Amino acid sequence: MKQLLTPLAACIAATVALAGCAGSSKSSSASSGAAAAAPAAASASTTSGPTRASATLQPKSGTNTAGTVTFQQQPGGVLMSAAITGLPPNTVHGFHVHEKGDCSAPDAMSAGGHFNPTGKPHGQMTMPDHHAGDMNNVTADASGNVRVSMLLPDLTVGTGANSVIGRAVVVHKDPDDYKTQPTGNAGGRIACGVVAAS
Ligand SMILES: [Cu+2]
Repeated sequence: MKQLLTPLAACIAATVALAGCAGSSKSSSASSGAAAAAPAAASASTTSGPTRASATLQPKSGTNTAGTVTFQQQPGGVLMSAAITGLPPNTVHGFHVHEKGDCSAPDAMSAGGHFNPTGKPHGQMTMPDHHAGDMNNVTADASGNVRVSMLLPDLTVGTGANSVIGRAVVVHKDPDDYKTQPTGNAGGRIACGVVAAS
């Protein structure tokens, strides 16, 4: 980061006049003058393209669990926000980005394993080793609803190898224990949604 500070500061100052910075000149043509594009450009070394994506969770495995999940590129990662309904009251559920954007199977097994582009062991987001698609468990309230946001440091929205676009979000029947390899022993898949740019 130290090395980045001086060029970045110069870049921000220069942006006023030049509407673009050396590191992002190829992608800046469509966003010249947009102040909102500046934070994304600062982390654009790993991604380009869309900065927002979403998934609609559909019930799987005979449940009524449904919801929406949004992903927004931010300087420190991707801000994920989820609203989920139809869970048993006061229950905890594993929640991951899976590698295949295919929710066609009735049990959602078509979505494949956890999204793991860097070949890491499974774990909790806060652990040194975890899959890029590992997210914290979600907890349903007394009405069976979840509203939660998390900053996911290893994902991007856009075209990079760690992009969530074209992957799937899966809600599991049971909690993730954050240690069983490679699944977290979170049980069946009760909702699934394919992530698309939005
Ligand atoms: Cu999962």
